[in-house]
Amino acid sequence: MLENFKMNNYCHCGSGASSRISNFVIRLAIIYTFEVAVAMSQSVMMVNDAQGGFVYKEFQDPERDRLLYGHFPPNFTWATATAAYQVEGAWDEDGKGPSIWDTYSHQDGRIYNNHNGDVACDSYHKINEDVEMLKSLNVTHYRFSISWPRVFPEGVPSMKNMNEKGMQYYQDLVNALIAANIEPMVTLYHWDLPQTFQDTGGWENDIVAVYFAQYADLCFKQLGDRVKLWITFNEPKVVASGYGGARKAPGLGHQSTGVYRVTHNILKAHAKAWHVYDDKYRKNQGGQVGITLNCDWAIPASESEADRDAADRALQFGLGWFAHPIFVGDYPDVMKKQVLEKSRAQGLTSSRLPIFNEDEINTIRGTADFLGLNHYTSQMIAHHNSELMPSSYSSDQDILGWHDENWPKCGVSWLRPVPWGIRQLLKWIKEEYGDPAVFITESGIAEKSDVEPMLNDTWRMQYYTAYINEVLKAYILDDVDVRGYTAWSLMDNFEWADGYLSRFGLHYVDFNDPARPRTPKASAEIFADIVRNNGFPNPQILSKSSKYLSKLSSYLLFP
Ligand code: GBH
Repeated sequence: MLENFKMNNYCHCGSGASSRISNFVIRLAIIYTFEVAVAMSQSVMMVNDAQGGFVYKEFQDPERDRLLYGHFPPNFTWATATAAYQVEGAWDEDGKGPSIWDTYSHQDGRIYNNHNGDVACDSYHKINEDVEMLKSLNVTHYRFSISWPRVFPEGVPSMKNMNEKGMQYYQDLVNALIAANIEPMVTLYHWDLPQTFQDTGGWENDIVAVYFAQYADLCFKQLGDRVKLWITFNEPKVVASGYGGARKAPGLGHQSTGVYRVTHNILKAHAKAWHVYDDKYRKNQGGQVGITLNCDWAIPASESEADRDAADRALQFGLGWFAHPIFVGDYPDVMKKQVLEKSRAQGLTSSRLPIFNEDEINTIRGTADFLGLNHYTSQMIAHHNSELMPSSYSSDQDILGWHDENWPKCGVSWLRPVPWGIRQLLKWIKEEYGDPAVFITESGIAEKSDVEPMLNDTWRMQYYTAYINEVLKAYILDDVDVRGYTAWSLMDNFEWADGYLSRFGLHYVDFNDPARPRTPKASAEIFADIVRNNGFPNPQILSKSSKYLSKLSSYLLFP
């Protein structure tokens, strides 16, 4: 096995730049340290088999699913994430303006049991509690988002229009994090558009891209001396779905052309914000600006060419929609072709997918210092000739997606753990987009409960162990440039249309108690231990007192 590690690394060494070579040296050093440690441990058995058992009874392919022992690079980013509307509460306090999520969740029947984010986890008043939780998890970073209407209640950003009290919350949070030796990773837009902009079309109106760049500019100016990792948008695909048919704000049902107009403008907004940073702040602040995209891994339902093409289309429509313009230039060919052909057959004279001119293609290309990836699950994908009408982003793809019935279930129906999918997706990204730096910016699993706390969350211990281990394989065995892993979420929070019913937290939050107490679930300890170990030390060479060892063996299957 160790021989294989070396072979793997040698094979990839020819490819490139000096950063790759230093990466390579770090890896060799890790492997070397590992070998020495193993030799010293006198457990000869492990020298030839540096792998452990299986996490899921459903996944026991010996080549694919065995745990790999090893470590991430020394500067690996470990984080948990939240988003403003999901945790802050204080929805109209201290001069905050309404967002489209305030409007949407206050409409009757939109959200499970008419829940809303008015109070949420009350994080606006609980900086200390939140930082204490982060400390207990040993994380190096905290990913949170800024509420645009909290800092610019009218939407339009200028120093004159800035809501000082709102901005002070983020100043205080950033300072508290840094005092605790935790670095902020800040998302500028996690779905809560100022309502004032929605009144004139929201993201369907391209003026919002200009305002977004001004908003980003002022956030860089206010916080960029301390914030070194910026994410412009969280999941533009899901932002668009709120203009299409999904249960998301603003809830418009414009799934034929609206979703494409929205994302066209978001791509422009993202690029403008990146250029603002590049032109005005990069030299002095020295940070990085990326974008976060969500995508499931797509598994061809059969070996047929039609199904393999369909799985590729799922990835091109799912990730390539944004990643291709940013990392390669323009929309993916297959997307342009599909939407144009469908549009013509629907009697339109031009494609429902807007066209970028040369200038726009060049302005958008190259505008990500890293790719943020939100990944939760995988899907089986087959070719399917969709009905011509009604037209939608979904039917434009001519695919059918589903979960294999043998995959384990969890509290939400769209998510089934398929740990090896994250490794496959990371490999695909590396090949498709020229080996970009990737931060996993979200990954996690949910239980459903609004009655009793479910604190012994073995499903989450399994999920994080298996998924993080697959990321380790991508790093060690596939040489993917993966820089960090972020657990969604730090704590249970407002899970959009599911309200407080679906819980993704490492900490349980009691939403019936006005004090919103946070309690660690069992998985918090396991996650903290993986973080502290920076990966998965071989149990044979680990001190017997490790919590990690005793916990692992309590739920892993060792054949
Ligand atoms: C993330 O989206 C979000 O960034 C985060 O805010 C959220 O809390 C977290 O996931 C957990 O959901 O209900 O069948 O219509 C992940 C991508 C896209 C997955 C929308 C769920 C809805 C499927 N999400 N999708 S369905």
